[in-house]
Amino acid sequence: MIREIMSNQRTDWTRAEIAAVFDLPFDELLFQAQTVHRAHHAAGQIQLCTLLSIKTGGCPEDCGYCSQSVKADSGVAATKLMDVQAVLQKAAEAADAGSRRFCMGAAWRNPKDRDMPAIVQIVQGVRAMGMETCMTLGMLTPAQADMLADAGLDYYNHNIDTSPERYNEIITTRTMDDRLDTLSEVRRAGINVCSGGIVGMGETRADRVGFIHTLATLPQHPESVPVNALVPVKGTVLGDMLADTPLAKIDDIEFVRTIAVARITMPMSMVRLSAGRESMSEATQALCFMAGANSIFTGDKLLTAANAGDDKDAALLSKLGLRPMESEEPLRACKALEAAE
Ligand code: SAM
Ligand code: DTB
Ligand code: SF4
Repeated sequence: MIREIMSNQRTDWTRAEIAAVFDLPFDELLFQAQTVHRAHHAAGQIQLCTLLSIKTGGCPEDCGYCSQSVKADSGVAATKLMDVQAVLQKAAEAADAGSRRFCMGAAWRNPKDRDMPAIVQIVQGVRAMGMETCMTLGMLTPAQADMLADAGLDYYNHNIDTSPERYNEIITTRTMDDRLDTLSEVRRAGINVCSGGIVGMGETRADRVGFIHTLATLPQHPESVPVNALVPVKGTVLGDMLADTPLAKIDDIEFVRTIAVARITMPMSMVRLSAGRESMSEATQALCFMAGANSIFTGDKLLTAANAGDDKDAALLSKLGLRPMESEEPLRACKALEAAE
């Protein structure tokens, strides 16, 4: 049902139209974003998600932002894939702590076929706990996408990260087209698509327009759009660049604008305020929620970087009167049906 509704979403946005949305006066932009948000999502509800690195570091890709690349001198130690039972233990703890979505990341260019049986057991085990599952494992073959779909994986995360023009300044070991190929395999296999990127990598407004344009003109919008603010990690190309030029840090209002434009152009998608909250003020996060973000990662760690932490988050949600979302699927379906009537 969700997929049928989402296929009705507008996918013919032009860059000029998206640029014009970015340019709206801030109060108008937030008003439009919140109006769109309320037509399709439950107001005041935020999905709480937990992130776990199931295989850390030693990645052969050269993504300029990432602490886990072998090219980075970040001090992140490389590990093997975690044992299935250890992952399921972490998932059970997350479920007990109220998390509704468990996202697992592996620092791979792509999974090897020998890794797949353990990955399948993990997906099945986490799903059996009643949590939504998301995995990000790098590029997939068609057969691997089918295995994940058969295991019951709910979402596959694979970010386009930035505009097509900027892509090869950030990553040289793969192309944007490689990324889009995996996304289309994920879609074909019937797994929900999670794809977004990073803001604050020294890109221009035009790059942010190109980034949103690429997502909003896919044959079907991603059901999930994570918007990360760069976490500048020492020893990575971008972390070091930003340390030398502090003024390059993304302006808070521009970050909120990006969230709002994602919400307006992809009305049905979950917009996830992902990495970077640790260094964001409460006021900026509140504006992101006003702009239509409805998901955060909780806990004190992302994959390798620090996160805001449960106590801070509980205090923020309480201060803002926001409630944890129980389940997003029925909510989105109901709202979309109401809107269609
Ligand atoms: N290796 C897999 C891949 O790249 O698809 C999965 C893991 S990777 C760490 C997942 C995403 O995290 C990246 O695509 C990027 O958007 C985001 N990310 C990584 N490092 C980040 C950082 N320092 N700041 C913000 N986002 C980051
Ligand atoms: C996404 O877009 N953000 C999450 C998730 N997908 C896997 C990852 C954020 C990673 C932040 C940096 C780190 O912890 O190393
Ligand atoms: Fe590897 Fe993913 Fe990090 Fe790129 S973002 S270096 S692919 S773990």
